[in-house]
Amino acid sequence: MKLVVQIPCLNEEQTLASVLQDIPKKIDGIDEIVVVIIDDGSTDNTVKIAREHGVKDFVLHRTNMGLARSFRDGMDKALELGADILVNTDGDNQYPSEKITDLVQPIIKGKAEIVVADRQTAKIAHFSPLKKILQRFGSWVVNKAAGTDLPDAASGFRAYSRESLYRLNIITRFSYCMETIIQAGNKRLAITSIPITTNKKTRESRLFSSMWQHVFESGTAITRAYLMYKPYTIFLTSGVILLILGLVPFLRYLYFLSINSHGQHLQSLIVGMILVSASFLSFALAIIADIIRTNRILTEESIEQQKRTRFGG
Ligand SMILES: Nc1nc2c(ncn2[C@@H]2O[C@H](COP(=O)(O)OP(=O)(O)O)[C@@H](O)[C@H]2O)c(=O)[nH]1
Ligand SMILES: [Mg+2]
Repeated sequence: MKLVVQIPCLNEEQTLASVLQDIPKKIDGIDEIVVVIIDDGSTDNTVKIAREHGVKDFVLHRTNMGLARSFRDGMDKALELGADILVNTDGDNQYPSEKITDLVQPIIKGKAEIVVADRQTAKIAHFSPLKKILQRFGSWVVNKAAGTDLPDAASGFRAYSRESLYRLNIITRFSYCMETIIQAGNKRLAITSIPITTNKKTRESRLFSSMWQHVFESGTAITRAYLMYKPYTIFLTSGVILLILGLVPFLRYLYFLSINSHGQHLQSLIVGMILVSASFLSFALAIIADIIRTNRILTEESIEQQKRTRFGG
């Protein structure tokens, strides 16, 4: 079995060496371990330091293309290198590289396609109480959308089986972490989680300048993923609610019309008609979204086949 460990990096010269040093050199059940650095337009010595530490495989972006795109290119690179397992970790030494040994076990044993490291955020000292609550809420929403039961959906320290790389498609620019879980859940890929303790914080997050930006970006990504996989849940629910809300004033109007036919209570008629029309619109959207969804499934199957032809397997 071949393991590829990928590290997406944007100016990580300070911390990359520690990350690389702690990556296990040997793991039972794994024949070969290859490290890939995805350099996303770093302007510091990230690539030089990686070379000095024996890294031979790189994905190089001339300019900054963002983490989701980098992750996608990393997936292709891993498939190209013939990886049976892909582990993603960060260049800021947030995650304990030595834990890769535990992270890949469920995949080696054939028990899971994806393993997510649970940072046990409740125990992280530098996370504020609000951040902890938001993290739990975010994970809860993702689990709802994915039909999974993962304690830490935002963790980037993960292992993916080759099979899951064929089946996952990264679409959004942000929060690919959430997106991959929702996709994997809906595609019924087995996902599991192992607890880890994160290393000491080395610097502030570069992906998110504030917690609220994180909440906003994650919220958008989750909503989009939800619309992609469960469009009828959203549109049918809003359709039914609007219909009930619209029928109340509408029936009220009809009632008054039946006891005194002088065309009064027109406001009820107008409000009722607007709400009922909105509900029909919502039902129509549910049908359209479902047709588009069917189409997307076919497209995804064809992409999967293309990947299998291109990379073998
Ligand atoms: N490819 C790529 N990686 C990035 C970018 N921004 C941050 N990273 C990397 O993504 C990982 C996580 O970034 P970090 O700033 O620690 O965000 P955190 O996950 O919120 O702590 C690190 O390895 C960074 O080097 C980017 O624009 N592109
Ligand atoms: Mg970090």
